[in-house]
Amino acid sequence: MSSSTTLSALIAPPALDELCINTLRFLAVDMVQKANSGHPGLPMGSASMAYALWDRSLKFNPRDPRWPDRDRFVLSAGHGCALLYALLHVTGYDLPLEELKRFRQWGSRTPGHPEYGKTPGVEATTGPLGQGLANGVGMAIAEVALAARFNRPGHRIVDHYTYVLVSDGDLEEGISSEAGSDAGHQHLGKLIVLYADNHITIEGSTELTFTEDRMARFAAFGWHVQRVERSNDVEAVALALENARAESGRPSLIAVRTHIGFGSPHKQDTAAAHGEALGVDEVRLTKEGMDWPVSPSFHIPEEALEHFRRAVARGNVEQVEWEARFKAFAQEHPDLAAEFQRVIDRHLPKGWDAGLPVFTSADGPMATRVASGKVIEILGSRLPEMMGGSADLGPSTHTDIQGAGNFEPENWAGRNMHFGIRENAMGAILNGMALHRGLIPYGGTFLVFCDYMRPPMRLAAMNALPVIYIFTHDSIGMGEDGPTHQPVEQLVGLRSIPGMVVLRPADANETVAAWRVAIGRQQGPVALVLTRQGLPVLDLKSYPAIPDGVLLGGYILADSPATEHPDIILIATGSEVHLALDGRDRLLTQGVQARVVSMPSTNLFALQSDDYREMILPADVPLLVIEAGSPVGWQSFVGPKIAVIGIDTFGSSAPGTVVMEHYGFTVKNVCRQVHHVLDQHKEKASCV
Ligand SMILES: Cc1ncc(C[n+]2csc(CCOP(=O)(O)OP(=O)(O)O)c2C)c(N)n1
Repeated sequence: MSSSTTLSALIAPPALDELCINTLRFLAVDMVQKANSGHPGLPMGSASMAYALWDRSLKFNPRDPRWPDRDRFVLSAGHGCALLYALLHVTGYDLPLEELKRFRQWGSRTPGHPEYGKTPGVEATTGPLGQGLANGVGMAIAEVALAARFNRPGHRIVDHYTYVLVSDGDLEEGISSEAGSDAGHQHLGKLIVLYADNHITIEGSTELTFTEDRMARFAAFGWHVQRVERSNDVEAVALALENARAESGRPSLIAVRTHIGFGSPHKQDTAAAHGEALGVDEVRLTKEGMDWPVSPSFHIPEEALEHFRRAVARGNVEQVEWEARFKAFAQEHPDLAAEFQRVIDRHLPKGWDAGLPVFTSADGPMATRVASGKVIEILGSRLPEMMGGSADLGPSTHTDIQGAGNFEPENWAGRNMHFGIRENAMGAILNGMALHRGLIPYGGTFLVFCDYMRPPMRLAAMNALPVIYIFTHDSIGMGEDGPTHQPVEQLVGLRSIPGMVVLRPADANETVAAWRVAIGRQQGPVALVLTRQGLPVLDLKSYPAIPDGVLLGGYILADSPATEHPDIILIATGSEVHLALDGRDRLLTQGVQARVVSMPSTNLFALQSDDYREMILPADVPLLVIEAGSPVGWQSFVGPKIAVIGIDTFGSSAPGTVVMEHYGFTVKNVCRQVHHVLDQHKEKASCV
């Protein structure tokens, strides 16, 4: 479709515009009122600018919400989701009016904040303010990266915009500066952000908290900024959007002076409109004031619906046109077209993991971060969809793909990303890239700093996004940087995120297997937790169980030497596996038969059958866990009476081996603890 002619034919006259906008407003008002819960204010104020976007320029097909070249729209101010649900319903997505009437109710497709995967047309789970904006940056990065990879002269098969609607809260959150700075630096001209500048947050006026010049701030980030003073001026918003699209070298911020609770006689421009139903009387007064039927609620005028529903035909035309373009592209570039389809479908190429390195003891000692870097080099060459980097710790996290080039404005085909020292935005950008599809995104930092990116990791897990984290410097064993840099409670924190798979490999060969898990897992994030310090390589000749064992989360690395029934089982993860092996040898000289179970992933082990877990950890054998991290969590995982050599304080500044020794990670202490456990066990047995 030639957008200008067709769009002008579709543009509603002002009265119809107003009818459509009020339809959105009152659907949102009625949804919140019926649920007696939610946020009517932002939808009422922002309906007009959202309408300007959805009616005048957004490229979408309600009948195929997954169409790869659609524009992306992210409602970063997720609390205003009644507006999004109203838009999705009226434009013809599979979201019946009944669902709007069940807003925020059990099992509905209209949850309290937008949830990706629950509602067709919702591109990202939003609610934690600021995350959606950074998701949008990730989506815009994915767009330019895929365009650089797949578009060819005469063939623009990747060519869409990313729009984000933000509120004050989104821009107050620090992540907006991290993401805004990155987007400006990367010249993401196809990222367009609409800002509902309504001067109100929960506690009242933004005069209380938020008085900097936001426009100047984003201009300083390198953004193109515009202001629209009257949000109800649809043409002015549409024009600003057009200007934003015309500006190809910079992302755009359009601040629109909206009025929270627009039209409500007693609540407009007050915090009272923000987060609770208007109330029956106020709804009536608002409707009367705007010439809207007071009942029935959920009223949708026919002309408005008819106008909105043109989106279906329009979207269909746009998609059919794209499909024709894609066909022509496929004829000229069949391999590339097949490759595009493959990455969008998240299929891995045949043989992607064949011939991954096998390390031998002659290669050691080797830090698992180094082994990971070697795996990334190989996987990166086989999987062109792998794209990622580090939060300014690349030389430490070993996250670069050799020869893949830097992702930068002059080279969007580059796959090594430099996120800068912006962990929170990095996490959310990775989510946006994964949500866009077509890429396997990964990002690295020190394990201790994963706390800075916990919110996006939680969302990645909630949305089952295939994002990979590379967390190095994984324990007090990292040494001299001291307690600020030595993670203690991070492992248990990560493991406790539902849907997150954490792997802490014990050596280079376990690291290879851990990467197999990470790439193979298409449903949810994986955190690889890696050492800074060198570790001996566990030779597959001596430890053949490693490759399959890691996939199961926990396995017998070395069984009790002379009996099938061990006296004790030493469970260890990562670098402490070597201590467990040494302990096993020493214990043998003391007449104790110890089994060593390597447990790189408690999350994966928990998924195995009861029979398997009982085989590895028979109920009648006492256990000792050895892990240089907080002992919290192991009790609930392997039993209440378990003994743990762990850390329940912070670390210390000294060489890693010295710190480890002081915290009891020595063969001597392992043996002492084992004897203690065995004595207790005997005592208990004699009492029975
Ligand atoms: C990270 C985060 N912190 C706090 C909240 C709780 N919260 C929801 S909306 C809101 C205020 C939002 O004000 P504004 O962004 O201006 O939205 P509006 O009042 O215009 O609806 C807050 C603090 C949140 N959703 N996310």
